[in-house]
Amino acid sequence: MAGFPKDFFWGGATAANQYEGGWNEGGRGLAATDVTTGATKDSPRRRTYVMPDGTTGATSAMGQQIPKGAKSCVLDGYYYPNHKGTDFYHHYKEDIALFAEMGFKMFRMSIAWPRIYPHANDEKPNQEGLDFYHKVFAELRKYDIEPLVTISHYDDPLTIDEEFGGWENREIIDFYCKYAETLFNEYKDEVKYWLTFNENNCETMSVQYVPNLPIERQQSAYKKLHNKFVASAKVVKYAHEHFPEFKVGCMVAGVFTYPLTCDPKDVIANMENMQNFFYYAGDVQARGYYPGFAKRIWDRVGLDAEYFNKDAEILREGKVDFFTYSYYSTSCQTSHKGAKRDGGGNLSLGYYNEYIKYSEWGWGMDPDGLRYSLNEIYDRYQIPVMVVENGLGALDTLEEDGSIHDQYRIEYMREHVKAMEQAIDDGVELLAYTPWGCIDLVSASTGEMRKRYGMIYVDMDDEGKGSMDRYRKDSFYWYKKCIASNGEDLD
Ligand code: BGP
Repeated sequence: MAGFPKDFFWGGATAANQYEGGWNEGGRGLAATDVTTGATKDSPRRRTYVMPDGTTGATSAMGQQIPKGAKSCVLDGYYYPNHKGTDFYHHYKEDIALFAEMGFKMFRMSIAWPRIYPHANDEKPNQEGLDFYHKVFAELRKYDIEPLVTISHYDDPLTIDEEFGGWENREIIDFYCKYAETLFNEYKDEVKYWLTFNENNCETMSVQYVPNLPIERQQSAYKKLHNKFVASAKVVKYAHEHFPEFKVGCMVAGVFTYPLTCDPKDVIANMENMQNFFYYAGDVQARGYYPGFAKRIWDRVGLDAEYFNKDAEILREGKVDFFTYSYYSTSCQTSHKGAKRDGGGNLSLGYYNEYIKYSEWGWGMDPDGLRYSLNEIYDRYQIPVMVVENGLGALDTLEEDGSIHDQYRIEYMREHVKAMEQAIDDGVELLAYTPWGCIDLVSASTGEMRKRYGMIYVDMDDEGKGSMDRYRKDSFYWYKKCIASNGEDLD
């Protein structure tokens, strides 16, 4: 095998909402994640709110909405894990030094939109927020680590939903463009690689997740996603016109599935699922136009093609330079009644696959699926690809002597690194691997700390208690060796 290219970007990935903390410092505004409580894998995260008459409450953040007239807010008596994350805000120097020790060439992070424009529509950006990221980029530069910056990763300013009616309102496109243009101009000498939105295909996942979702909410999901496509395309176009040295990518949640059986009806069920939840978003952003099957989706939810086609020109002009996705797991699709939908994974419900193993959180672990998905993506889009999230969420034990023996994580990563090497051998132009939560951080789906992905352990529990000290796990040393040998030494 030819192996990894010599300029391959080995690294790690994080997001401000789950890692940065400092939620009420430095002039930062509130994000939706700041009013979302912690949970467990069996109970949903909740959004807390207050009614005009002062009564308060909490509703499932998964698929439900707060009552009409209510305002989302932070309430006493609830725990909000994203407030503190694992405190990159105050530990960035120490953390970046640890990333450098592992040999990182790239660090994926996101900028917290409410730290730059606290209310989304502010006239001027928040200088303290801008300064914070200058300090972070300077620190990365010190160690020759290339930043890969996600412009929006699950932390829209809260005002977008609460005051401006959410992404269905086209005004939000302008707010987003202003925010992104501010970042481009401010950090033009510090950042070259950008991602417009994290996993924007999540917008329509509720159609799959929430049983009997009312048709208006299904329509709304597709409209919001469309406006995000338009916002992304505008920003890509702006970058190409003003900063030709920039590379701007999309980021799609890698919800890959297989037919449960070779029944042709299962193959069709799987085809539709992949189209609906993955290729729909990938095609628009990488090819610059909606695929043919989009019409089937719009017809099903009762939306007129004109709603989408009016923006055809801007979508065409805003094609991304490279394709990125998250890859954790795969699951299966079937048309057979009675099959159990118990083979889920990241952001996907699916049927159980007896040929793969499952994690403690029930996510299917499938390194071959990584090779398969890389081939599918590269063959379809013919632009460079990055795997910008991957990893195993698991329970870790901090031993008395400060060691953490996470052999299970090493095994997971080893097999996925091998799969990437095979994909490169298949001809895929793979630029980067930034495994998720390279340092422990708050889980997006459950808000837990115990679901850890890191190669660096952070001493903090599900209630936010702990010293916040950082410890090197066994996987830290393994990954360091892997990077130093450019993916050759995987023992
Ligand atoms: C992805 C998100 C990340 C991250 C990851 C792991 O979908 O982009 O933000 O959290 O999934 O998921 P979880 O934290 O729920 O285990």
